[in-house]
Amino acid sequence: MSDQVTHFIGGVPVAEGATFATYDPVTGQPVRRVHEADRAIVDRAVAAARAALPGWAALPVAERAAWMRRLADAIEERFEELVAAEIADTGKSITQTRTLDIPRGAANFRSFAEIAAQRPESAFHLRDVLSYTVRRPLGVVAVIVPWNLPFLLATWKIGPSLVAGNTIVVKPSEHTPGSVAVLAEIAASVGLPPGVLNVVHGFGGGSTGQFLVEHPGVDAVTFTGESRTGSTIMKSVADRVKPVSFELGGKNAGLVFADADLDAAVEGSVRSVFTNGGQVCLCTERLYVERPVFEEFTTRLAERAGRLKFGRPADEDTTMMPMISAEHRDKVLSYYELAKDEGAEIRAGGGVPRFGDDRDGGYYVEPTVLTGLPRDSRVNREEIFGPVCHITPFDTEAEAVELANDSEYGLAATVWTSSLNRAHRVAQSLEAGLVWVNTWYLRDLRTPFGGVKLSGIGREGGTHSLDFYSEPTTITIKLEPGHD
Ligand code: NAD
Ligand code: 6OD
Repeated sequence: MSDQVTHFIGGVPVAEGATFATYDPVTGQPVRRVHEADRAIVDRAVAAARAALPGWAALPVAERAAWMRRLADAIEERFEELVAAEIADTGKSITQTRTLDIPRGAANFRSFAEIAAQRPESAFHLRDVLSYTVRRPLGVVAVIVPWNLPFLLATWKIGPSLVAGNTIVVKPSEHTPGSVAVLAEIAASVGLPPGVLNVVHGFGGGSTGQFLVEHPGVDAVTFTGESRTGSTIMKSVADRVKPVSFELGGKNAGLVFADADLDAAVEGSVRSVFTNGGQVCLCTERLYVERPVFEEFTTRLAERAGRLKFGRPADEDTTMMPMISAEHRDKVLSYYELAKDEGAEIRAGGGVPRFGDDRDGGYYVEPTVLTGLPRDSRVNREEIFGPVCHITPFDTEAEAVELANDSEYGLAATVWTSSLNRAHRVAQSLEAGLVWVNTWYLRDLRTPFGGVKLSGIGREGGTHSLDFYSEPTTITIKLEPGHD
């Protein structure tokens, strides 16, 4: 792993621009230096993407799909290098990185290759009129992604945007540039035409991210990150009416009914609250539990939270990772303090673990379970994005649905029940883009993924991604039977 991260423009590394440091979340020590793209470097990346556009867009989709499969193969060949890069930036456990983050990168390319190559076109034929649709790429797309699942989320957008015929400029998070930098090397090594995939590094507002989305040579923006950032980006592209696809924040509810398999509900909630240190947009931060099982569920979840293991990333049984940065750790801890001020009962955690070794310089917080807060408390309303949930009892199904929907966000929800009828009834009443029943974060990449309310605009996944990353042109032909 190189200790310097460079941009990748027109098929070659570009080591220009001031540099900034990234830090190991496990120890707080600097890891490497990253070049920051100023306006001139962003200009060059957009120009490279634009120059590559005609050739790439003109390829038959089967050829672009073949490139996606080559990228997937190369990801698998350099698997351990990608795992190491992801861990260095995030402090994730090796187990999660090997089973989720990096394999999903390869799966994203393969899956969109298949979906695009097999996509049928529709045509309508009415006597002497034939109408059909052709799709053309949007052009140069800016891909802006966050730090929580850096490789998974970047490839989730890179795969479909490329296979649809766009050329792209990717800006990874300033905290996690490493794995996408390796992907750029992979693109060069498999011979992807120069300029099709460009990567620039830097910060967001007032830096690379803003320069990129505002650039007149960028035709569309696909963004994953905070709702507030989505709103800022929307304003900055409003004058040019650029298409946007936004996957934003969440304050996701989990509903546990008394008829649920409680073992499954507890274990499932351990996953849905604490996976990736609670730093997944889909993580549950609000749990609503039917009163007869409230105390048992809460006690068991709190006990399981206390047993999560703060190992090092290389330990295969590590189940609790650090927060991404000192700033984010402080934000999460400020909510722990706020919960106390708002009158919460702390059923687990609530503080900072002490190790007596170099991890004391890292960004760890304790997994935390809270009860006793009113629904309008800030802890119950604002996205914290850490390993923490608040549990509220409920008495009726209607009350549970009403509580779950009482949020500005609408990304995901989880329902735990043994009644299929209830599951279906409740799931379709929830104001969320994604509802899991008796499971969490089980993915079929063909399904629409995204949120309502402050949680996003549009859907990606399967043909929904291909719809966003291309524009239809409807062609209507007046046929004159008997003529050439
Ligand atoms: P963030 O919004 O701070 O940053 C995301 C990316 O946007 C980074 O690359 C950042 O540099 C860039 N950025 C920031 N300001 C910008 C600007 N003005 N113009 C252009 N780019 C800008 O988010 P984060 O802290 O990296 O990630 C955590 C957030 O992301 C949480 O809110 C989480 O819920 C959300 N998220 C949502 C999903 C989803 O699928 N809905 C997935 C992952 C994360
Ligand atoms: O699994 C996915 O495709 C996806 N977009 C996950 C988003 C997770 C948010 O942190």
